[in-house]
Order: sequence, then C-alpha cells, then structure tokens
Amino acid sequence: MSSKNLDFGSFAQDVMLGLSSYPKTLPSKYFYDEKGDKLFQEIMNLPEYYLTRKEFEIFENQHEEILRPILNLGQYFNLVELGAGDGLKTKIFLQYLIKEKADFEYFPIDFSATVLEELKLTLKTEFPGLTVSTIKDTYRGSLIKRDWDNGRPNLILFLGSNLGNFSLEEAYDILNHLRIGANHQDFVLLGLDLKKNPQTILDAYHDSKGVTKAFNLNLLDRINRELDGDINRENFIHWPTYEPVSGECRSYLVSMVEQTINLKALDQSFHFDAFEPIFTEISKKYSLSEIDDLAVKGGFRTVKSFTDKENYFANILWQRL
Ligand code: AVJ
Repeated sequence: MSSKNLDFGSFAQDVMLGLSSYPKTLPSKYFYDEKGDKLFQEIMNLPEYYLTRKEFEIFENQHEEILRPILNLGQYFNLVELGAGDGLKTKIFLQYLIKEKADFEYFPIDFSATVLEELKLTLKTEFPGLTVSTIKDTYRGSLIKRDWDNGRPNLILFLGSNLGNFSLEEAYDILNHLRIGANHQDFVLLGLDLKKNPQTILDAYHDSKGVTKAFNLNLLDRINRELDGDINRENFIHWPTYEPVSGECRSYLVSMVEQTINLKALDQSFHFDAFEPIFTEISKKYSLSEIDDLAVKGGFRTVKSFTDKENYFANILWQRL
C-alpha cells in the first residue's frame, strides 16, 4: 500500500478507516464532489425537501430584522459563511446589505472546490462591487485558522441545517470551535431544521424521484472513481430512518448480498455480510428548547429566533459572550 494515498484526513484514509470500522461508516462531507454538488442542487428543488425553501422564506420576510444588530454597529464587518454552497439564500442578505450601503467583506467557506468556483463567478456578475474571499476548508479547519480575522466584528452564518450533520456530542465540539473562532460580541446566525411530523421529515430524505438515493449512492461511485474500486452500486439500497426522540434522521447504504469489494488504489478489500449497513449521514432535527440549550452550553446569548409560518425551520441569531 502506498502511504502517499493515506494522508491524514484524506478521502482515502477516511474511507479506509470507515470501512474497517464496525459498524461501517463513511463521512457525509464526501457526498460533495462535482456529481454530488449537482445532486444536492436537485435535492434542494425537490417538493419533499422543504428545508431550503423554508429558510429562504425566513430570509425573504425577516432579513431586515435579522441583519439589524450587525448593521447597527455602523462599522465595517465580515460576513463569514460556513458551508456556503451555492449561496442562494445568502444572496438575499448580500442584496440588502449592498442596498443599505453597508461596509463588509464576504468570506464563503466550503469543502467543495467546485462549488466555491461557481459561487465566485456568479457573485462577480451579480454583485460586481462586492469583495469576496473564498476559503476551501472544513468547518473545524476554518474556525481554527480564522483566515478572515482582521479585527473587525463578524457575523458568522451557519445555515441550511448544516450543523444537523453532526450528532449532539459532535455539535458541541463544533460549537466550541465556533466560540473560539469568534470574538467577544460577534454574531452567529444558525439555521436548524425543527422536529415535526416524522413522516414529513422521512419523506425529505426518501423522495419519490430517487434523487436522495442517487446522492447517497454517489459515495460508492466516488470511491470507485477516486480509489479504483469495483463496487457494484446495484448491491446496495438507500435506507433513511428517523428517530423522533433524538431527532436523528440517519441514512444508510445496506449491502443486500454478502460480498467483498476491492479498492485497488489502497490495495485493500472489505467484506460485507448480507444486510450489513454503511452509516453515511446524520441530519439531526431540534426543538426550539433544545436549541436554547445549545446556546447556553455553547457560550452564546440568544438575540432572537426566527421561524417560518409553519414552524418547520428556525434561524437563531446568537451573540458570543
Ligand atoms: C446540506 C447537510 C443540510 O442534511 O438535510 C440532503 C444534506 N442529505 N438530503 C441535510 C442532505 C440528504 C443536507 N444538509
């Protein structure tokens, strides 16, 4: 096995570790290669996937109030976004801030290089005067490095239920990084999906067109592409679950047959029992009181919570203590 493929934190190493674990697991951040980015765009347009539309509705109706505290500082500030993606919702903020002649710089952070390139291009044409500095990194990596830190106040956006991709324990670790990455009195705008009718939640991860299934299975295709694998995706099914106490929506790929897969680039094989699952994603849902708890234990003061008409989704404005 060549060690150059197994750099710490690399796709190769994470796949190797994940498929050697019991239960088998693959980190969801690897969904987002070029193909995965496209599939996620499609997911956001699915009738069942309400999250993006609900957050968009909150921003359309309440952006003035959401942005008032940072605008009231009357100072140059940084708009930092963890997991910016296509920035569709954030453009509502950008448009309003520009209209209000606010002095700010935009720092979109994403783990996908392709998504950042596209975002940079669209922002250039839509907001030619805007200063944009893209950062390609993980949440934790970027919060440790703080490449945006120039002594100015920050509004850090962590939208789209992206924090939901972590278990509660991991979420506290991310919030710790967030608190350390922010300065005293910086603002954080968090977007989280709320607990609701379990069927509505499950449907969002089990759409009728099978796009979410394709999104999940793309992880296997990516392994084949990048690690010279021989995985037959037909041997796996997409299996989402929702557990209403923890609020954890989890996605699995279940091997329907006993099989051995080979990853030539790693010179490794992995055995699957019939019906053995790979845990691929968690999309955790919160109640508003659980979010209050996150703030208190995480070291933030809640300025205000914003929700859509149906209480499907929440955006919470925090201030770092
Ligand atoms: C981008 C992480 C918020 O968990 O809802 C969508 C990703 N996965 N459908 C989510 C996703 C399956 C999404 N996040």
